Amino acid sequence: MPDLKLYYSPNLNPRVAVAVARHLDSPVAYIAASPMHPDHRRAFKAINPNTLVPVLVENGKSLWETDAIACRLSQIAGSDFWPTDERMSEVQMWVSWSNLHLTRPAGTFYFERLIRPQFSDVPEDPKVMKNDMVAFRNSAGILDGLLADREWLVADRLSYADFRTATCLPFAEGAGLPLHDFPNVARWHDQLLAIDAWRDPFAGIAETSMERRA
Ligand SMILES: N[C@@H](CCC(=O)N[C@@H](CS)C(=O)NCC(=O)O)C(=O)O
Repeated sequence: MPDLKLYYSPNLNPRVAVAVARHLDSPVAYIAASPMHPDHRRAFKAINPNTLVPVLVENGKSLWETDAIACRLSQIAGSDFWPTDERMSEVQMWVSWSNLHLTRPAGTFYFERLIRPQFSDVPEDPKVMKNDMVAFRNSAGILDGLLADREWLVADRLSYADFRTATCLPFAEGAGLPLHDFPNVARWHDQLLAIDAWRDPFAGIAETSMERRA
């Protein structure tokens, strides 16, 4: 059995990694971390030179990037959550597309409305917000159209494509993302929320976590 540690925070990307680990019942130790904290930044660089979470440390070797971690956890679980058959390229398509075209513009709203106010009172730049809302609406519209006749994104079975593409949705309300304009996306979001590991990935892991220390 490998020695597996998953460093995480409650934020956008690590939330996905923890949801995957919970969904697959991965044998990881969950370690809450604050990599950007000035007191921890230097120490965390040894784990991830980008000083970001999530990081999966397996037998002392670091793997960073949410998608790489999801791929490895699926492999360890012997699961087809990240399939390796003919569905694999389609899953990869959604991973690439959503990261660039959906989560990136949505991430502006997540950051400006939910994260930045925690440490700064610099106001949003209306031009950036406007452009990224156009980009988000465009991508959400494409997703909505494709979800009209399918339950899940790939081969009509839940896969990592669904988790990854939905990265921003649990934060949509707080970030002011107009999900109600995209009824098929809203329906698919509700389906995902019926999955415990997705709805509340952090439930019950606080007591097994080490202190948020790095
Ligand atoms: N490309 C990376 C991005 C990782 C990233 O941006 N992590 C942010 C959270 S979304 C982070 O570590 N922020 C500091 C923190 O959460 O404490 C991935 O997909 O994993």
